[in-house]
Amino acid sequence: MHIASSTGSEPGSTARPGQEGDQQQEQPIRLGKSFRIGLSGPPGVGKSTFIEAFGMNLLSKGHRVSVLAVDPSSARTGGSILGDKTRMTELSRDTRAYVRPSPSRGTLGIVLAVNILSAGYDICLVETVGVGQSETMVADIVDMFVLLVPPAGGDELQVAPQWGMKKGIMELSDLVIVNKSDGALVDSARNAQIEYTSALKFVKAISSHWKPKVIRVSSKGGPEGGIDKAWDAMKEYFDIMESTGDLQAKRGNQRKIWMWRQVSSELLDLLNEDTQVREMANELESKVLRNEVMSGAAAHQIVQRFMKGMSSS
Ligand SMILES: Nc1nc2c(ncn2[C@@H]2O[C@H](COP(=O)(O)OP(=O)(O)OP(=O)(O)O)[C@@H](O)[C@H]2O)c(=O)[nH]1
Ligand SMILES: [Mg+2]
Repeated sequence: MHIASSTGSEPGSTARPGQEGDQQQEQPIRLGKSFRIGLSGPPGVGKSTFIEAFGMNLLSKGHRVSVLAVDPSSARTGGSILGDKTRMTELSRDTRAYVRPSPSRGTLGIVLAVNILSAGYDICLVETVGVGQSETMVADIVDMFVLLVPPAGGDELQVAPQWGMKKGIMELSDLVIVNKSDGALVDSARNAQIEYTSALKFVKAISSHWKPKVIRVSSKGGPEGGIDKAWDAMKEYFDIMESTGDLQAKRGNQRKIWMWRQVSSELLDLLNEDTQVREMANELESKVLRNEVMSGAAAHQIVQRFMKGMSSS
């Protein structure tokens, strides 16, 4: 990413006249696809609030921003994007940004959505709640994985600073942001920063060229809230990863991962469409439930049956 000063009226500039404010304009990111940043963290840590402030800040720098909220529960509950849109009011209204709800078509739908969003926007932010498997999945799609954590102790959610360690989510994180570093929470945010910094020392680095950082911000603190620091760290990461070739390698590996996920998903679809296999699988499922057949043996039988059907068709 070559960030250069721009007036907003140069070719390729995405800023609209009259919207630059006093912020220095930056060139859009031009690395094939956009810079994809995943943001995860426990419920209520302030992901949406951060994205609103951060997204507006990026727009003022001349970037085009898309936001995808990946909500693992959305298939069941109808999604919380309505809630997110009301939280990201400014960003949702701005024509230079695009806020999209969680795709319902499972994990591959998310990959597709991110690819589509990356086409028209040079920065794509993917929000995911740090519960369940969604963060691992998002980490396999994005260029940079950012973990938002609350100040240590005293937080209304009582999320321990070791939360990230317990969940193994630290191993995925390229940047840790302690949010809500404002008012009475500043001291505990500092403590969290210290604790996460030392915790990171025990985590194996993903890239030999990048050491994950821990910074503090207040998403509600306006220009004094440190949102710029967050972008500086992300920009630095992007530049290092790009210039060393690590980013291209990471994207290549991710494409490989998704190819195999697609293979598994298509095979499973085919298998489920086969009524004879389906019937047999139903029976075996009940037997496995009753512990009459070992799960591995049942799986083997299902696959064998499926392959027999394939070869005779
Ligand atoms: N003091 C303070 N409060 C914040 C900050 N950021 C967010 N909040 C508050 O924290 C609460 C949760 O914020 P959200 O942005 O909805 O959190 P979230 O992580 O997106 O939550 P989910 O999407 O439900 O997981 C809201 O009441 C915000 O106003 C901050 O920097 N400082
Ligand atoms: Mg949210």
